[in-house]
Amino acid sequence: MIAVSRLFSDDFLSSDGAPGRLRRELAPGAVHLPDWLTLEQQRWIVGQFHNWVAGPVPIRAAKVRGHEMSVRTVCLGWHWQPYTYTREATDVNGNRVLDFPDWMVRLGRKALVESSDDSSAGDDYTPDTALVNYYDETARMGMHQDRDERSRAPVVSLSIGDSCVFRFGNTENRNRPYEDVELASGDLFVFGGPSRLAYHGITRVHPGSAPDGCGLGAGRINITMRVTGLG
Ligand code: MD3
Ligand code: FE
Repeated sequence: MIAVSRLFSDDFLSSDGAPGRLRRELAPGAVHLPDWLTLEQQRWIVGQFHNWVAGPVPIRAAKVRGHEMSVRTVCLGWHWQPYTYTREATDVNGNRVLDFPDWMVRLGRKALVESSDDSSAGDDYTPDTALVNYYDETARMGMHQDRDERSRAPVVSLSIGDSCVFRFGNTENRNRPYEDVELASGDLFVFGGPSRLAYHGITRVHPGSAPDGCGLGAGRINITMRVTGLG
């Protein structure tokens, strides 16, 4: 078993990705870094995911205006339910959610540094919640904004497993203009600045597209770290 400090140390960083999968700023503050996590890091995170889904608050489909989402979500640090964050999962079993792990704070800071090439970009960043989404091959996420957080600090997104089509929209409404981007296993996306309030969604998952060795047999995991701005 590798030590977590070494797993996420600089010498485990992967390269810039294959041609056609290049680092790109889609819009001010929206930076895509393909293949940011190594397969070993992905497998280790999937191992953590297996612990998270079992509880104290099991993974569940959140209900939005009476309808269950097709995506299932388990939270760390703070529990999200539309349209609020609480320490206890009052819509599930009333249990307190797991603590936000220190390694994920460090990984979030590293993501800000490496998406900006500013070595101090992560210094003031302390994410305190993560929404961990699981998509089976039929799951989707409709166009929405993330505005339940009081803070407008960046969101850090990590994808593992099957690739998907991510729709990145504008800040005005859920319609065009938007851009469709393929998100694959190991990809990092950071959404800060003016992109923090952009509409976005997942229009489809590509079954069977996960790379061998990522640790996930089927479906897709997405982790989004955020700063709630709550005490
Ligand atoms: C842009 N998750 O959990 S990650 C969500 O793949 C969510 O599970 C999607 O949208 C997923 O709310 C998309 C990319 C993402 C996440 C948060 C954002 C893009 C964002 C917040 C602001 C702007
Ligand atoms: Fe979102």
